[in-house]
Amino acid sequence: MSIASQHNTLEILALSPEEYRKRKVALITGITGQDGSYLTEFLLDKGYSVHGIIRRSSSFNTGRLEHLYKDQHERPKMLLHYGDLTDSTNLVHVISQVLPTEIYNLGAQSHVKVSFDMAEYTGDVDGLGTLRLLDAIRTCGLTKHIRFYQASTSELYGKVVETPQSETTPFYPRSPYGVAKLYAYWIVVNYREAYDMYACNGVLFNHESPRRGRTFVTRKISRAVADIHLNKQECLWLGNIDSKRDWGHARDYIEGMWLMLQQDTPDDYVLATGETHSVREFVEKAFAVVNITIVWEGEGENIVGRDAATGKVRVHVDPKYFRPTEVDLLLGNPTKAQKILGWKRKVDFDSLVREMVLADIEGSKLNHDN
Ligand code: NDP
Ligand code: GDR
Repeated sequence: MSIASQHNTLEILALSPEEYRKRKVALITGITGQDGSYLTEFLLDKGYSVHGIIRRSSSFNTGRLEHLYKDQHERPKMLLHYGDLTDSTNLVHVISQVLPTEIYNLGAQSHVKVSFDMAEYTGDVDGLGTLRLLDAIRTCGLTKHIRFYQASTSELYGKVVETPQSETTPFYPRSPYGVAKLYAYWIVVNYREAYDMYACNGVLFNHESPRRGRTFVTRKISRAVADIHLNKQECLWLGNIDSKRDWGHARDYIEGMWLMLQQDTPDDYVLATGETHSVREFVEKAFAVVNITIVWEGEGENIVGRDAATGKVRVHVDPKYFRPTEVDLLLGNPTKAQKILGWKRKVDFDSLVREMVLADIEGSKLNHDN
């Protein structure tokens, strides 16, 4: 650190928490993910300087930020720092350099099925990683200065205890991912109470977009529909098509995250649409966008893949995609967020499916690899 920036740091640290916060500096873990990219755009538009922690990777992992990253020289409002939620020293170092006013902890091994294969790692990153970040704030002496958002999840509800699920519904996670996020949820509550930190859990139900990772079911479906429509793929293989999810658009949910950090007091909020749809319904709606009729596995028609005469496509079920324990039904109640934050989702289910399919058709024509 140069002497000039050391002076700058000392001046900033001498500010009262109220004056400090007026600087509007955000630090995002998981900035390269779906939500991180939308949140970065949102915060830049609001006049924030945005810093992100990225993992070193042997191939590029900044594809979703490319349009912002390109202007790095003219618009140095977004800066990326190497780091990892498993590395406490690095977290302390980045926080002490950036001196953020808000931290959004979106970084996670976020795939539920993968968490059964990598249970310990998922616990380390998603559970203990949250503790490391909170403790890094304490180590830097910034508990009264930084507001903290934790990406909690509807996976905490797991096995159905009641519907719709709200802030008061008991948790019963059904995967190593859900259990790791349960630890993270409670450590956020504990640090809020123990150290009087402004820390919030956003209990977000599934949210999707054309930037959704390819191995999540909605994007797997929308990409398959696009490629089948363009005659690049023959059929689609899925796991449990009967599970139901409360699916919204990621862009709507980003705004809710920010709103949680702008209140007088910290609290936990559910963000959801209040509607639920099965994977089967998502598939049917997605193929309907391109007028393809589908035949489900087990239905009597003599089709393998795409039928040349009728254009019908068979959708298969492969048990290899099943999870050892499944979350059958998610349906959220966003009333608290609507009343207190004034949050409301804007994009409905049909528009979400349509946007994803049309975006993947355009992407597939250009052979985009995302
Ligand atoms: P993604 O999987 O798209 O992004 C996850 C991000 O975390 C990526 O930037 C990834 O980096 C980063 N990451 C992974 N491991 C580490 C690590 N060890 N240290 C630092 N960063 C790491 O997730 P989403 O954007 O969809 O979700 C954002 C957060 O919200 C996640 O915590 C997720 O669990 C949670 N969530 C998501 C919901 C959804 O429906 N999307 C619903 C509820 C909660 P890299 O690019 O290098 O892999
Ligand atoms: P989820 O999302 O587990 O809800 O977690 P995902 O899209 O992976 O699964 C949704 C449902 O679809 C079923 N399914 C399949 N899933 C995948 N990935 N691939 C398939 O081929 C397939 N076939 C059927 C699943 O069994 C499941 O029931 C997401 C993640 O973003 C988490 O990080 C987040 O916390 C929760 O949403 C809320």
